[in-house]
Amino acid sequence: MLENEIRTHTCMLCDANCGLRVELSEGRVVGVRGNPDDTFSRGHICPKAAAIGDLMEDPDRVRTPLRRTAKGFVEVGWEEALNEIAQRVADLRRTRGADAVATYVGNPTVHDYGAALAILPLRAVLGGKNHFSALSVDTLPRMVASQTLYGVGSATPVPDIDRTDLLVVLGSNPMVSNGSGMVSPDIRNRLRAIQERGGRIVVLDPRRTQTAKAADEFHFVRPGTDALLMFAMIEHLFAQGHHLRSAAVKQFGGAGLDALQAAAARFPAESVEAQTGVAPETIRRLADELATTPKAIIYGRMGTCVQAHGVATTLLLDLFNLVAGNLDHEGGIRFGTPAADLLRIGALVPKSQGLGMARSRVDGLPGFLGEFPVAALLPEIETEGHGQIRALLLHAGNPVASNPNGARLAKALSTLDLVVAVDMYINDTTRHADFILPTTVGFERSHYPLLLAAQGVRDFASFHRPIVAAPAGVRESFDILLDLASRVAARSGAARRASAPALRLMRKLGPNRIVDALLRVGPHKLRLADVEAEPNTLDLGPLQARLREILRWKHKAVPLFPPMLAEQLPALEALRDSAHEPLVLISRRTLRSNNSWMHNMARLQRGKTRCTLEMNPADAATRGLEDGTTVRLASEVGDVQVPLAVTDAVMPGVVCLPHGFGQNREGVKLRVAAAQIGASVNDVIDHRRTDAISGTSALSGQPVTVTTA
Ligand SMILES: Nc1nc2c(c(=O)[nH]1)N[C@H]1C(S)=C(S)[C@@H](COP(=O)(O)OP(=O)(O)OC[C@H]3O[C@@H](n4cnc5c(=O)[nH]c(N)nc54)[C@H](O)[C@@H]3O)O[C@H]1N2
Ligand SMILES: Nc1nc2c(c(=O)[nH]1)N[C@H]1C(S)=C(S)[C@@H](COP(=O)(O)OP(=O)(O)OC[C@H]3O[C@@H](n4cnc5c(=O)[nH]c(N)nc54)[C@H](O)[C@@H]3O)O[C@H]1N2
Ligand code: SF4
Ligand SMILES: [Mo]
Repeated sequence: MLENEIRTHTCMLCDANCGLRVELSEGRVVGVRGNPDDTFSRGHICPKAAAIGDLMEDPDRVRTPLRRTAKGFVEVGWEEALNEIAQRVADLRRTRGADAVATYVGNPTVHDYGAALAILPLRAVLGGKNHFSALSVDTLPRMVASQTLYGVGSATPVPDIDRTDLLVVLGSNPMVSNGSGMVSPDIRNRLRAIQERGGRIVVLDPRRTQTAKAADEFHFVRPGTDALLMFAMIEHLFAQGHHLRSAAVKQFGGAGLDALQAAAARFPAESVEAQTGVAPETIRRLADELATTPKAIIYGRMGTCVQAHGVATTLLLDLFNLVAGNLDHEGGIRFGTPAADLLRIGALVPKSQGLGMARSRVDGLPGFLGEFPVAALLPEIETEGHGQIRALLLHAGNPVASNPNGARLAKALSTLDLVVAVDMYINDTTRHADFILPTTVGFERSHYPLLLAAQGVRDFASFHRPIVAAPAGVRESFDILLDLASRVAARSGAARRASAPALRLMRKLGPNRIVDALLRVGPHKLRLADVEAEPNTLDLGPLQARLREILRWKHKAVPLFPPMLAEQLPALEALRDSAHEPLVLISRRTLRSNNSWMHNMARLQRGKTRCTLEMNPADAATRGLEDGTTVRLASEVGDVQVPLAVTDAVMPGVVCLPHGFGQNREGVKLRVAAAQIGASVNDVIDHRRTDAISGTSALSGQPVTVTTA
């Protein structure tokens, strides 16, 4: 008998980039384990990685291009599909204008560097303003804050958790998400190491999460009130004179220190207690500890982004770290120096791509980096007039499940002239597609962490080529997107046709030569071959001081009280002085799911449903609701029925439902997922609730009611 072959690769499912050892037998995956020799992830994996083989072999996977007909989806050849799509796109651009053709790019694109590289030229050929991505249900406020403070949207600070002695986590659950805004594989041991060297972890969250349970200290904070909390913490820094001792203020601080102090003075700890639910003594003590512990961080992620004050909160988090002396500091928050330097590339973005330089037609939501927030997608489809969206091209996106007001979005999709999805499943969104174009997944494609390496808690690089052959009918996304761009260009006017040689060249080069070129000019002067030569993840060292360099590119100094923050003061004061909603909704992630699309893996979905609505016992008692019963969760925009889980893990006044469930709408072909009990939390979230500055969807804090079903 032949011995099974063991190959290394990197997991492409979430941000952690865990190194894998994949066992192959006759070209098929028979085992996936953590790679103990991987210098970064040290053998760690989560249950999802074991399912990558199942994912590639999923009987429900789309393996050949499909066309939707009155009788359902039927197979179609690539030539026929791409030509017809290109012709219909070109016709729509001609008759209805470029804005009629929209794109939506979903999260897995982040983990496919080829696709990420090809999206931009496709969008350039399409022209138009209606481009969307999952960024605006995720980390957009982080990028807007970085653009504002450091002049570079991709310069997102990373918590130096391997060297810190105090980590305060606000609105993130890395024990389940495996870390976000920081590539931190083996997070459990990285967090434990903080405690083992005598340091502490503090969590503030509306829910006592798995991370909270592993922490040394935990406090509830009411959803959407983090900006008040951060202002109060900053107020205390000033009151204690920490600003006078902060090296970061002297080194990096620009104008606005007095204005920041004056603004913070309006939010002393006592004044925000009623709204935030955090005791004034706690606020002051945490601020002191963060300022006096030499290596300390306050870090925020999803919970601080997808809420009504996402940008304000993110700005205040960084400003707190700056005034407390923890910015660009060992064991504080620092910037990555990735081998393909996404930060340097981000500094090349022209002013015209800045926040609000374009506005969406219907609601006037601000554009950023050539995209509008997804909150604009629904109105732009529904509202007639010049520039109305008539076609949507999706890459790796499931907006019906992941965007607010999903059920209504599904209806809107069914009114479009053309929907095309580069995807692997017939799910909530792609069931509306006229064409589904199947792409490589898992180990069928190569992996380079082009977008994520900038967020490593150490600088790192890894490159692996495909180790499993793709089914004959699927193609690489890089190729699909560029091929489509070429065909649209060929059918359009002279200006578009002129882009044909550049598109041809890019396709000919392929993604690897582009990455190789970026590596050669990057700060580590590597070649792709150097990265490939290290199968266990190339370690490029701990995070370095980099802010001085970044500030040379655009801003000379960090503005300490940006105008966009000043403009939010009246709204934040109104929030501080208002009574809070009786019941608001937040969401959560589960270890065995990945947003909306790993629910079809039987090995991950065994056992009872994880799609339960968590409610505090006090709230259940006042409503006469019992644990385990089915309840109706409703808002102004929709309602769902889900099982209730009564638990003191959520704070009073808050209910929590995981996102990504409810894949049982008509036409979905996901046999395992559709059989599960559950519903989509986004069917009750109003798309009009957005972050005041960036238009990011305020997924957290939706007012709801819960009654017996
Ligand atoms: N209420 C609520 N909503 C949320 C969130 C939340 O916490 N609460 N989280 C938000 C966040 S952080 C995100 S990132 C978004 C995600 O939002 P989206 O990116 O819109 O959705 P996903 O669930 O990631 O769906 C990914 C799609 O890509 C397909 N796919 C999977 N792998 C590949 C691949 O390799 N190539 C291609 N071409 N397709 C692939 C899947 O079949 C699926 O259709 O959801 C957001 N929505
Ligand atoms: N297992 C698993 N891992 C994943 C994913 C997955 O779906 N499943 N998705 C991946 C993706 S795309 C991303 S972006 C990352 C996200 O990774 P994280 O940023 O860690 O996101 P969450 O796990 O959603 O944690 C957000 C936390 O914010 C809290 N929260 C909600 N609203 C508020 C608020 O207003 N204020 C505060 N302070 N807290 C609030 C929630 O209770 C929750 O604990 O995870 C990635 N990893
Ligand atoms: S933590 Fe993320 S990268 Fe690591 S094995 Fe799990 S899904 Fe893959
Ligand atoms: Mo995300």
